[in-house]
Amino acid sequence: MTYTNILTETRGKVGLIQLNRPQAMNAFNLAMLTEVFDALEAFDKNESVGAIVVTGNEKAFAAGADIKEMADQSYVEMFTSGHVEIWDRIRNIKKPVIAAVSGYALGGGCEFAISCDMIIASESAKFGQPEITIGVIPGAGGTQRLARVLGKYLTMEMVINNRTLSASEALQFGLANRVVPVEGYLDSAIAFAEEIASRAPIAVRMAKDAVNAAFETTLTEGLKVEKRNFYPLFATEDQKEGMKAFVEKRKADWKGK
Ligand code: DAK
Repeated sequence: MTYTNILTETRGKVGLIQLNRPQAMNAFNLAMLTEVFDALEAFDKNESVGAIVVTGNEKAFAAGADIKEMADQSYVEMFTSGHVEIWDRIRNIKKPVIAAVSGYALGGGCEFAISCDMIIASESAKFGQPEITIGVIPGAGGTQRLARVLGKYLTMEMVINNRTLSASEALQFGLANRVVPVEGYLDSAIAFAEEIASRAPIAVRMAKDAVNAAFETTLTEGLKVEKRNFYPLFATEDQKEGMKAFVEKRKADWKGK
């Protein structure tokens, strides 16, 4: 598929999506948003891909939704634009998605990053929800996802008073898996993703699904999801191979079956 607002490639078992509107700090217009989700879904279906990395450039992961595109939209136009439905498609991606964030991750950019499964931040990463400064509030999950990670008070400050988080604060507060130097940040994220992509594919999917259930359900229901995902793994060839390889003191050869 040909894209005009993003670049895509595969590196080994990693599918890479690079937001490519540098002239607009990678702000998500509807066209880029649509392309990103189409590319995510294509990599999700591609059997040779085990993990997906989404990145921007060193200066900006993404500075939010495109304010110039939104500025004159009416309520009805926003409501019927399909924006909400598109953003929500991230929840259907089964493979791990890693955000490689350098520079600004603001508004919808921050919301996109925190919708991913893991975040590798460069030292220049800056997370924030500045929507309040333009008279609105987060619309792609920021109020909910940030609160689940950061708790009430810091989320309130970010959403109501435009508090931003540096990379080291993001790491400290659990909003990033690791912070790496700006130079080579993408290579670090791809290496991180490659490690994940080298693991037993079905178990990885089951694990992602089970962890995500923790944010949706009670402990009792969540534990049921974990069991529901645990037992079927004993019907996979990879479980037999993984345990046999352990006993035989060798590296497992995963088949994804
Ligand atoms: N939209 C459009 N253009 C943007 C942009 C944005 N979000 N951010 C930056 N740009 C453009 C600038 O206008 C400028 O373009 P020209 O004027 O040169 O044509 C170019 O990118 C470079 O930006 P600056 O000159 O401002 O660069 P600086 O280094 O001085 O500042 C900055 C960088 C990132 C701090 C600054 O550009 C900035 O504050 N940007 C806006 C950040 C922001 O407010 N973000 C929140 C946007 S609202 C929805 C779901 C989600 C959303 C909406 C709907 N639904 C489910 C319906 C999300 C909303 C948002 O994200």
